[in-house]
Amino acid sequence: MKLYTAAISPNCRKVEAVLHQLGLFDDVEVHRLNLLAGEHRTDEVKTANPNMKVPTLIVGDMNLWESNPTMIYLCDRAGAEEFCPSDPKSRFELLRWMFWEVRHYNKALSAILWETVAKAMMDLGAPDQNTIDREMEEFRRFAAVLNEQLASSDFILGDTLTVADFAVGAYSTLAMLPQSRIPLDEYPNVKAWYLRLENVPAWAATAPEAAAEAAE
Ligand SMILES: N[C@@H](CCC(=O)N[C@@H](CS)C(=O)NCC(=O)O)C(=O)O
Repeated sequence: MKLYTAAISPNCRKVEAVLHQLGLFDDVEVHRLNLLAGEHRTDEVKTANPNMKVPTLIVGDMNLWESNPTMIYLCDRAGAEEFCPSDPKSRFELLRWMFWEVRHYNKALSAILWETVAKAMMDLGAPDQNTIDREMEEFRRFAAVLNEQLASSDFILGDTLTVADFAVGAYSTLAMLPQSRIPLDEYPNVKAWYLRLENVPAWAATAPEAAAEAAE
């Protein structure tokens, strides 16, 4: 397997964490690209992914792009039934939360984090307060839903960790930074769940600091 990936990318972390969870990470040829330097805008990456985005994973003759279906494919291929259940009811719930995070929860979170964290990291000027205010309303709406879902269970689908936790949690590392302005303390079940996730070995192995150390 060959993985085009990037540091501090929540979508890349999803796929890398699943590879760790499945014990497959050592089988992967990792190409960690510097997105700021445009290292993903090459013919090599374009051949594997016409969007020229990461994560992109090559498995045999398959080019896998889009993090969520990539994660599910890897789990199904490995027969990881508990982590990625395939019975219709559980699969529906899994997919529901994975579509939900892309369209609602992490959409709002990533828009705020772009303003409060990413712009400063990349020296792109001041945060746009109008964007933050608009997206914060969305974030609060969906964080309340997640908080309720986690009121009586350790993980999103119940008391067992699933791939949905990695998908929904992807942007939360950055949300934990004080400069993110994300009011996680107001959603205590969400905060407790994310702290639990940080103790999952496969998730911890892909923390930005851990990934940087492994690359040295
Ligand atoms: N929906 C895609 C998003 C992929 C994506 O936007 N990746 C970012 C890094 S997190 C990227 O490649 N950015 C560089 C660019 O768009 O040129 C997924 O889930 O894989």
